[in-house]
Amino acid sequence: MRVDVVTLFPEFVRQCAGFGVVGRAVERGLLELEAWNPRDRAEGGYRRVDDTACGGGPGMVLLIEPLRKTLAAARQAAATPAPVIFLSPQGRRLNQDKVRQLAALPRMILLCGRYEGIDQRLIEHEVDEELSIGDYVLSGGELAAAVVIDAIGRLQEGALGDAESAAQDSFSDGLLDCPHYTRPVVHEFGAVPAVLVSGDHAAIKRWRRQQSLGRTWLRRPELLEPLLLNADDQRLLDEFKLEHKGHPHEQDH
Ligand code: 9WO
Repeated sequence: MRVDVVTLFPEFVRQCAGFGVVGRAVERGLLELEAWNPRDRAEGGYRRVDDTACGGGPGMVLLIEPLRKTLAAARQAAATPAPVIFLSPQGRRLNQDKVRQLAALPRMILLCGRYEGIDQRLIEHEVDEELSIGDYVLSGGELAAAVVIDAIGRLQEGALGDAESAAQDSFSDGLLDCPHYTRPVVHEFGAVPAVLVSGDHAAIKRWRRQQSLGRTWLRRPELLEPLLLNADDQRLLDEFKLEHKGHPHEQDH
């Protein structure tokens, strides 16, 4: 897929996509990233991209025209239509379902704000969707855009070494991940759960499923509510609950 990012800090976005799984997706041509700086389309010797807020108060607001011209240029850089997604705390909250939907698009344009924000008229006329990565304020949309790029980049077909590893992650079925262990099997901090070194693959699979269900129940019970557990899952969770009796919704570490 192709992602265009409109940002006053294009280097930041390029650097973010240069490492690890997403870096490899870019190298393999699975993810095409281009950053566009609205300053390149700003007027005058000062290349102004902002002005003071109408109504007064401290801080600056990004001007309509440099952003509008930059969005037009980004749109025209490829034939496929692209939704414009503005990263802001006022947006709908991103989750793994939304990540999967976005990852399946051929293209998208991510719009990053800075300062106090973007002129509302630009948002109303040019933005298709406002997306938040969580309830906190950043100094700009770039880190949020990097989060979106990372989450969708790793889902591009062929981005992950093992095709299975994306399917087995946290949230792939709406549950939290199970705990993971590696050598040494016995350590000052404790021993690896015996089942994981038993060689009994069916028992290991059951244990991991039970841990996923149990951890979701303990830590994020609201994630379980919309899920319809089958009889096997329900039995695993009931057994987990019995083992945790008297400690409802207590962190298990
Ligand atoms: C700045 C500010 C200053 C004083 C009082 C209130 C204020 N709000 C903001 C503000 O929201 N600035 C934004 C910075 C303008 C748009 C880009 N910025 C941003 C995006 N911060 N945080 C995000 C963001 C994006 C997606 N998900 C979470 C946070």
